Amino acid sequence: MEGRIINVQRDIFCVKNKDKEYMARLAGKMRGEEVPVVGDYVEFVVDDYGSAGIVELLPRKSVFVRPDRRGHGDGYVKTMKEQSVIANYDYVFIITSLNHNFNINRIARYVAITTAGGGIPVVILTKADLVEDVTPFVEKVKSITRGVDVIAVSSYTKEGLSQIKKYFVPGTTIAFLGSSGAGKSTLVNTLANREIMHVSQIRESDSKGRHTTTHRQLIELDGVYFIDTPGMRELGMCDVKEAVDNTFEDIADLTGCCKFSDCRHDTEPGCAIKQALLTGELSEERWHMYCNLQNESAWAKGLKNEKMIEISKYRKVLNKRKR
Ligand SMILES: Nc1nc2c(ncn2[C@@H]2O[C@H](COP(=O)(O)OP(=O)(O)OP(=O)(O)O)[C@@H](O)[C@H]2O)c(=O)[nH]1
Ligand SMILES: [Mg+2]
Repeated sequence: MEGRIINVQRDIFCVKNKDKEYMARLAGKMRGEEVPVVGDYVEFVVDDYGSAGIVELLPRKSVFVRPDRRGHGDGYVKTMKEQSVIANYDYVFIITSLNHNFNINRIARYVAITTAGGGIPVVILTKADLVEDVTPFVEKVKSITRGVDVIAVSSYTKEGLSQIKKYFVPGTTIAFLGSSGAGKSTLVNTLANREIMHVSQIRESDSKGRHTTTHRQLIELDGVYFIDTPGMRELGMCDVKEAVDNTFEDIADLTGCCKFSDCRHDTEPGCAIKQALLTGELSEERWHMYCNLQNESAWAKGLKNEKMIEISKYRKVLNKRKR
């Protein structure tokens, strides 16, 4: 039977097939294979006693991946594994609230990782009721992540909700990612018009959340699939060079216009980047953000081990399907 993973609690996978849910474990043949995550489609079998076992992970159309540094102090990391967070999403709603949580670097990072994973990022600025005018925030995000849709909403006043409804086409999967306390679960509840997910107050002093949601959960509302996730503390990057180049396409194009192909954009003559910075065509802020993300990505590449190759197998399947 084919089913979709709707939540995972330790080694128990809740798999949904039509309207029925099964609590399944991984079959022995899955040992050493990529572990399914919420949103994955799997092949599973149910024995005569009603026990369900997952026997195959089906090809993913998208996967959001972050570095897995569990068990390592940062200074001691010699190898870096990748951890799949969610799979088969069409869109990632990057949820950032309009209080202390607003951080343009973090948004750019989520955009790059979402794109690298094969989905479309949409930036959702929540708690619009907390600011007098959302326009400067929306414009700021747009100026950095060109081409990405940015929408300000409030679950309290319902402002902006009509603008996100265009994404709610039946069959679509939308994942909510962002820091704890950003209002992900509140938005799920507001869209559902009832309390599906538990919500709790943030700390007033610094707007930090209390990590209320503790597991990823796939929820179906009128044929649209939403994945609510626990707030991420810090989002590291894997090797996502190509996605950073896509996110900052104009900068990547500019680097190709320098006189020397190995230009370090430092003292070389004929440097297109320096020229663009001088004319103001390229802002210092975007250039630094691009450099930081590329450096971090290159650093991650230097640390990767075979596990990453394993996962790239799924990416290849994805690329083939796209063509
Ligand atoms: N002012 C305002 N507060 C909001 C809004 N949406 C959510 N909140 C509040 O923000 C707090 C955190 O909301 P949650 O929905 O639990 O946040 P979360 O992103 O799910 O947090 P985690 O589950 O910890 O990742 C709660 O006190 C909500 O009432 C909003 O639109 N405006
Ligand atoms: Mg939550």
